[in-house]
Amino acid sequence: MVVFEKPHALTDAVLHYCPGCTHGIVHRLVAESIDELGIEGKTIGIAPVGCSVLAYNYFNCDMIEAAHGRAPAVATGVKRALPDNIVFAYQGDGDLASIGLCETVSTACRGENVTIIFINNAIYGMTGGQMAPTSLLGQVTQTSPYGRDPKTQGYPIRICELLATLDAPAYLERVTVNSVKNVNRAKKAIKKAFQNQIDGKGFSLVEVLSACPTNWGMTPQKALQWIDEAMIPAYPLGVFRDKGAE
Ligand SMILES: Cc1ncc(C[n+]2csc(CCOP(=O)(O)OP(=O)(O)O)c2C)c(N)n1
Ligand code: SF4
Repeated sequence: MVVFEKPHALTDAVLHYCPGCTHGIVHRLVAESIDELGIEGKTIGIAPVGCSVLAYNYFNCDMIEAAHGRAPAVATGVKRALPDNIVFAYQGDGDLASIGLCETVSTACRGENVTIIFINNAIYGMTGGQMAPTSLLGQVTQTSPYGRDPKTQGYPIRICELLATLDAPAYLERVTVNSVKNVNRAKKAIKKAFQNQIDGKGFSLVEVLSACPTNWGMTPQKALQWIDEAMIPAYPLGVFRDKGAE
């Protein structure tokens, strides 16, 4: 009897992520959602620049690689040209909240009917651990060696709260994947963000608080704890917009 298997929407490629990185968990949740909704044949994913740049090797659907931060703009074009397809962008915080912030806000305020999976690991992972707009106050990174100081480096950007000031977004939720319970909640949110698009509800974004043990300088286990101890207090979990429930 099969009790556990790989979702069909994931290819057989071996993920290149570091041990303890939670990108892999989120890939799986996206793939499970695609399987369960029966949309693999008509889903188009947009890969970002960042550690998940190779997402096009991992998902079994059509994939397009966007320039850094431009995934929501590419998703907009694809969805408008092919409205019967299901379009998602998968982006890190350097990609979505820094270089691509304009595309993120513009796509959200137009209420484009796309699904955005936003991986917030509070750091630039791929390039070696520079400060991200989402890095926490006091967080030591390669470019904030004495800890992020708001006087010179500003305050963390809370993307869900920021986008919740706009009228158009249909669904905004922040989740994490640092425990079985939280993985199950994240799965529900990600599947809902795809279902919303199928139902034509409009812009849906799920922010996932994610671990980068390598650049945080922590063991995988400590990194999961740090999400509870440091990230969730700064980035509260929850639903920030759900037009379906209003
Ligand atoms: C136009 C451009 N500017 C800068 C870079 C360098 N760069 C590559 S990935 C990255 C940040 C990645 O961080 P994030 O989006 O948080 O993803 P993570 O690697 O943490 O998953 C940067 C700045 C680039 N590739 N292209
Ligand atoms: S550097 Fe960080 S985000 Fe990138 S694969 Fe490694 S743990 Fe994951």
